This record gives sequence, C-alpha cells and structure tokens, in this order.
Amino acid sequence: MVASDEMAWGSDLMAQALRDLGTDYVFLNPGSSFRGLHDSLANFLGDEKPKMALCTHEMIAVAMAHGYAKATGNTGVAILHNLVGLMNGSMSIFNAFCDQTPVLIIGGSGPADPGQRRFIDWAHSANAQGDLVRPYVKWTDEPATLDGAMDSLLRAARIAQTAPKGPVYVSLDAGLQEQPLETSRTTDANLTRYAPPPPVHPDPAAVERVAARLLAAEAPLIVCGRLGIDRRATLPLVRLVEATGAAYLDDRCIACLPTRHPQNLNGDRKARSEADVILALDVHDLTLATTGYGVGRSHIMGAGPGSAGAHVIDVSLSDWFGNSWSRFGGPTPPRDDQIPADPLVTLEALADAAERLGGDTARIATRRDRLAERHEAVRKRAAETLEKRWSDSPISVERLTHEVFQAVRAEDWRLVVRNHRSWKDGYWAIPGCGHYLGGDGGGGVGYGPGAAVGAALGLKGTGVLPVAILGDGDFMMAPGAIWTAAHLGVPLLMVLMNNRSWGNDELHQREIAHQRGRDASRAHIGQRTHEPDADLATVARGFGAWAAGPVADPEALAPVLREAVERVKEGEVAVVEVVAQLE
Ligand SMILES: Cc1ncc(C[n+]2csc(CCOP(=O)(O)OP(=O)(O)O)c2C)c(N)n1
Repeated sequence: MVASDEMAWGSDLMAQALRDLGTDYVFLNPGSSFRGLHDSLANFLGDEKPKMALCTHEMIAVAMAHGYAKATGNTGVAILHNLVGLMNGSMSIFNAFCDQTPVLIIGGSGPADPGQRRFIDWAHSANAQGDLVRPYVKWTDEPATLDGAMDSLLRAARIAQTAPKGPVYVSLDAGLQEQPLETSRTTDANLTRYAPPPPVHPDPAAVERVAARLLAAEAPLIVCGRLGIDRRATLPLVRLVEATGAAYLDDRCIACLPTRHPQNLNGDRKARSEADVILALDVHDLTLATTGYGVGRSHIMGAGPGSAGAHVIDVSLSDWFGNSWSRFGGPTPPRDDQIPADPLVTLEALADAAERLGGDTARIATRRDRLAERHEAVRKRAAETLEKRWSDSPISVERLTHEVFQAVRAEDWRLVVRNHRSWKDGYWAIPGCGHYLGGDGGGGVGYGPGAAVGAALGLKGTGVLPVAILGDGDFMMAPGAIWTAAHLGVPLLMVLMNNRSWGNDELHQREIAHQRGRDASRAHIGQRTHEPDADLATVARGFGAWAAGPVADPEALAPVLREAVERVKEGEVAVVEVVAQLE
C-alpha cells in the first residue's frame, strides 16, 4: 500500500499540476471518468489547493468557475464527467466563451483502452470528446500519454489567460489517471516560464491621432466595455473622459465610469445618436455600442445609413477573438480607426496623450457643463419615477433596486450578478470599474446562481460583501448553487427579483400579439410561474441558506434586507425573495 502523500499514480501528477498552476478551487459534479483524479485531490493533496467545490449540476459548476475567475482574475477550473457532464456544462461554457473569461475545463474521458471499458464507458465516450464544445472554447486536447497531459495542462492554462481570454477544454483519459507512475516524477515548479504573453502595447502614433481626434470633435462619445471588470481602469477612464470632455456610456451589462460622474450619460437616449466621434474601448459588439440595434437592417452594410454618421474608433483585441463558429459580436462593423492593442494599456496612453495635447480647454469646459446638466436630468427622472412607484405592490423594480443599494451602500460591496433586463439606471452609486462584474456574456439563463456563488467564493475572506440580484427564472434554473454556498460557508447576499414570470419572454409574447392584432392578455400563458406560486425562499432554505420572503409589502423590504446584510457579515449566504413587478 502506497502512502497517500507519495506521488504514485498518473492522476497524482495531474492533481499536482493543478496545484502548481495556482488552483485554489475545482468546481465539479462527480463521475467515474475522473475517479482517479478525484482520489488524488482528496487523498494525495488532502482536498486543499485545490479544494473541491461540489456542485449539484455541471451548468452550475462551470458558471461558478466563470464567476470565480471574474472576481479573482485567476483561471477558474471545473471538472466535468465525460460526455454527459460536458453536455450539462456546455451552455455555461458558451457563456464563459462569449464573456472572454479564462476557465479551464477538465474532462474525464475513456478509458481509451477498450479492454478497460465498462458498458457505460462505451456510451459515455466519444472518439473526439472535445468536438462537443470545440466551437466555443479556445482550445481542446485529449492527451494520449502522461507527458502529453502535463504539456496539455500548461498549454491550456496559458491559452485561457492569453487575451482575448476564454475557456479551454482538456479531457484526461481515465486509464492515464489510474496508471501507476513507473518512475518518480515532479512537475516543473517554475511556472513563470510558462506565463501568458505580456499586454500588447499600442502604436504611439495611433494613440496621438486618436487623442487629437477626440479633442477636436464636436460631440465625442466614449463607450467602455469588458474592461469594466478591471479596477485599474477607473482612473485612466476618468482622466480621458475629463480631458476630452466626452460624453460617456457603458457598453451593455457592465459599469465602468463612476455612475455619479457628471459626464456619465447612462440612461440618456440621445447620447449615442448625437456623437460625431465614438471611441469604443474593449467593446465586443461594436454595432450595438455605436448605434444600438433598432428593428430592421439599418446596421448592415448597404442596407441603410447605419453608423455612417460618426467616426468610429475601435480599441480592442476583438479581431483576435477566436470565434470561427457563430456571429456572436454582431454584424461586421464599419470602423474608421482602430488600435488593436491591450485596452487598459491603450486607455492609459490615451489619457496621457489627451492631457498633454490639451485641446481647446474653454470649449471642452463648456461641453462638460452641458453634459453635467443632462446627467442631472437623468438622475432627476430616476428620482421622480422612484417616487411615483414608491408604494407600488408588487414592489416596483425601481424601489427594489434602490432598497438593495441602501442596504449595502455602507459596506465594501461588489455587485457580482444583476438581472440586466430589469436593471434600472440611477439608483446605485457605482464607484467605477470592478464594482460590478458584468453579465453572463452569452445570454444563457441559469448563469446567475452559480456565477454569484463562484464570485463570492473568490471574494471570501477579503471583507467585501458580494451582492447578486437575480431573476426568478435564472434562479429556478440553478438553485442548487445555494447548497454549495452553504456547504462552503460563502458569504453572499442574493436578492431574487421574483416577477413570477420568464418576464423577458412574456414581454415578447405581448409584442408579437400586438404586431399580429391578437389578444395580448394571453401573453402570460406558458410564461408565468404561478398557480402555484413557487416559494423560492423555502427552496433556498432547503439548500441550507438563511432566507426571507416572499416579501410583497414594500415597507417590509428595507428591514428584511438589513437583517440579511447582517447575516452575510456573519459569513452566511442570505437569500431574500421579493415579489416584484415585471417592468
Ligand atoms: C438557457 C436559456 N433559455 C431560455 C432563454 C430565453 N430567455 C431569455 S431571458 C428569459 C427570462 C428570464 O427570466 P428571469 O430570470 O425571471 O428574468 P426576467 O426576464 O423575468 O426579469 C428567458 C427564458 C435564454 N436566454 N437562455
């Protein structure tokens, strides 16, 4: 019998490689295709670095790795059982791909040797298992030897962290995992030599040109995207916005510039159409950022005026995004200038250049004053709407958004997930990049619970209070994430915006009924989760959370949220179910 702390099996070496790569957690649902690796994690590494985070569904496991990666900047690692686990996890892999998030998916597979297969291994093995997810990962491999597995893990980790980042898939053959090591092995501990490449710097001439163009513009607009999850971006973004006097908008599902900055025009419908120069920073769908999609084909080349009016500058690595399969990212966007370089480094260079060049300072000051008035007008409208809908029952989305912020504003909070369809601008004071971790990326519902718990796990022990605001539909697809949070003692405030409907799609049914002149009062059929009303607080409690609700009385909301925050500060996962309006 070999002592458990002695490296003796193929999977011991694989587990050691995961530790060497800096993996603190692996998110998994178990399966015999990685029972060797599972044993090595439990017995050889003692369930520490990495620690196993047991999940109730593979969709949740990958979403947790996704959220964890966004909260920490490290690669999230999930282990999925052969084909069936991979199938369950595939939608979340797609989300991580679209969200350009580094996630290492380890698959169990095989055994490749037919002589070692049980009946179920035949059914659960594909000749090329990675085919299932190849279109939406950056790389796949199915190494045939142990040396191959070591090289594959290193390569996968590097590719995942190379910008544009994304998920990678490596399946480790069960036979290799269970193979005894014939000679004593070590892993190469000097991992810095395998590090991803440093950021690509911009062409200085292009930086000068773009800064000058922004300064000379009549109505410049800056739109910032994925860069918004990186806290380091706040200061240079503020500097660039102020030096150029540009209007500012967040790209979809992100928050970058401080929301109270007077040039922040989120919520102002005209900001986009008025612009004569648009700088898009790390924006994946340039058409959406520059024109917004309307109904019709006006954004397709030759089909209408599109974004021809504005001079569009693209600062991103989008052309390097390895997307050979889908049209994710929108129609082929027209661009007048581009800087294909690291967005953060370029942003810093642009801020320096704009400050140095200066421009017409009086004109820029006037522009900033005008923007400040419009910024205040958006705030005023938000305050008026809140007042008007203050006592609504079910609780209005505005009041819900407002009350959650009031409950956490004194804490060092992070908004780890929010239901972006019903998010209302104007109620949260977001101090800048990194305070909201952005959306699901690919629009796959079921992301929220796992991503929130994964992010909160990444933030555990930092003193930060993680907050998630989820739709009831999103929650109902993956409520088991709560169990993992309770099991691992993950502090998290999760607010469920329960409109008792797959609201986004109920609205679609209303629209189509109107278009067709049909009865829109039937739009709720096949959409509402009523009769019976699901009691989500009880579900959360059943998974081990502290939970309150359903809260229907608007006056009861603030005290319940305050109590929930106290629970989170004591280290618990607290779920508050709120009965909310659809719009
Ligand atoms: C996996 C998946 N299934 C279905 C959809 C279609 N869809 C988009 S939003 C949505 C409703 C989500 O409901 P909920 O989370 O309650 O949010 P609400 O729209 O009510 O605010 C659905 C079903 C999707 N995007 N992804």
